[in-house]
Amino acid sequence: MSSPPTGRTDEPVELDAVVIGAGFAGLYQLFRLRDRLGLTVMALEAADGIGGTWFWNRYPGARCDSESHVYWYTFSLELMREWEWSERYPGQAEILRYLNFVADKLALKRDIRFRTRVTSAHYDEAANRWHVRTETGETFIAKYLVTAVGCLSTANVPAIPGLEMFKGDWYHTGQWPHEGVDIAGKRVGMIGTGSTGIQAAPVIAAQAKHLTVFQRTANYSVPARNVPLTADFKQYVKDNAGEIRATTHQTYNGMGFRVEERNAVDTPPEERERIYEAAWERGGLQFRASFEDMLISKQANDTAADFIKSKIRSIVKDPKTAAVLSDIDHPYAAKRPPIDTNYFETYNRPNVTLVDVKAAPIRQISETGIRTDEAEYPVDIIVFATGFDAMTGPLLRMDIRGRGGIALKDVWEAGPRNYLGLQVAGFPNLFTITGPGSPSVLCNMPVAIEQHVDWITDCIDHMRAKGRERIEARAEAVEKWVTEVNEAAARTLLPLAKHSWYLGANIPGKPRVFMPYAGGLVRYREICHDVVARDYEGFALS
Ligand code: N01
Repeated sequence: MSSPPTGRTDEPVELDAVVIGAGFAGLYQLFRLRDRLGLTVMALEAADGIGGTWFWNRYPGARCDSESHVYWYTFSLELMREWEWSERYPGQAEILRYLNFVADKLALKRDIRFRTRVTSAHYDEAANRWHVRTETGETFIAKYLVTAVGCLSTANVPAIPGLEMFKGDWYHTGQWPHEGVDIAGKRVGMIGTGSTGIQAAPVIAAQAKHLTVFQRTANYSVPARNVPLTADFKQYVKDNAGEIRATTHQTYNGMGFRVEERNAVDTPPEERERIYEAAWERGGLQFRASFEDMLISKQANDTAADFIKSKIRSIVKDPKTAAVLSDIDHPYAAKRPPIDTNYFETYNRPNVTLVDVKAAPIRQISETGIRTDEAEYPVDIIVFATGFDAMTGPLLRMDIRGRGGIALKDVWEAGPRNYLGLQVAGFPNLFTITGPGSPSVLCNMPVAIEQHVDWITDCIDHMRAKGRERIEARAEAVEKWVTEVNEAAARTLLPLAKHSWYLGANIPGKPRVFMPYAGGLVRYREICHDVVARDYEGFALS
């Protein structure tokens, strides 16, 4: 195996494979293609460091909602035993240290081109090669193209009139300055109460002179109950690395806990209350695993929703604020459920105000503040915790063209259409790690990523062994899979959250299509396995 050149050049660089992105997915894909298959590979990364999500999202309070002992690579028990997490939920800086530890250990950085944003990728049908061009004017030519661009990496800054006039500073949480933002003594206005806003609000409130939170859709949240890990627990993780990995492969969404095999609707009310109370005390995303009918029966879900709403009302002292926070319009966990550290308690601070922008929408940003239909709120800093153009956004911001010059944005005009979330018909040898149509964002991401990377690696290995040059999803397999993705979502309460980014509803003009595959990672893993067992059913290999 010869290593590709890493210095900049005007000459096109020829490789076996290009990987776009160097976050969790890109790093592992680079490793597998280079070190297992012996391909010449380069990962192209827009940032000047590895980490993807964890490179960019440095907002106050940024922390993972998955527990640390399941939020990492599991392909190597040796790596699992060597790294030690310090807290129940890893913070942004610690995750970045972890990824650097892995990248250094596996000597990955020498094959990553940093500060290299991909602008286009065009398929040359005659040569069976992808031509990948970058903002810096370089061209990379490769037989295989793998996107590892993340699902939540295209920041959504809403087009609120007047932002350009604002005399203060503004930031999107997903593009937070590396040097941090000096919030002390400042009046901060934060728009958005998704997982990010809910993590950031308590930390910002503790530093700012005043925090005004602009809430459009009220949200559930359950305490995270973050704690430093004990020496005993750290030892437990080392001793049980194999079992931990096995569990994440057997659970619905790649977490370390199983959904309880009992129904909320069949459980007597006092018993149910006791179960919810215990789950609230334990904290974390595990709350949604309290009953197995929680995401499929509205009646069951109402019991969880009512429990959390009553908790909100008991925590928040001002009844008006409590009413706005608990006026939630969707089933629990139909949007990605946040977990928090003192989020609702934050509204009891004298320096925090909640503004209901559902009742009085934001109209304008002025030179000095945020104006709603009812009032103007003076602020020095605006924090946009307004989320992302999820799943399709990171792919469609590149000009990707397949066979005959057909553009991905045209193929996906009415929503993403692909097979298994992995391949698009008309785009041979292009693989999309955790693409729309795969379980991805409904899961503990590293587990979903490893499953995809392993599948792609095995697939390329198979092609080489059989002397095949091209793999492409068949149109009829795409049709069937799109139906399967829709039906899997329809079997759950997930589509009932009308403002969810799972549906693309947060981006004006984006097609309303439920994007991730909601059938669960276990089922999905089986499907991918069966497809291979049936000689890559649904794919054309030539
Ligand atoms: O983004 P969101 P996020 N005017 O889209 C509001 C992952 N994550 O960054 O609901 C006013 O969920 C919007 O209101 P509405 C996780 O998967 C993981 O918080 O559209 N408000 C909503 O309140 C998560 O789900 C972790 O009515 C506007 C908020 O902004 C995903 O990232 C931590 C508005 C956006 O919420 C995205 O979360 C954090 C407007 N014009 C995030 N536009 C960890 O595990 C939008 N909003 C660490």
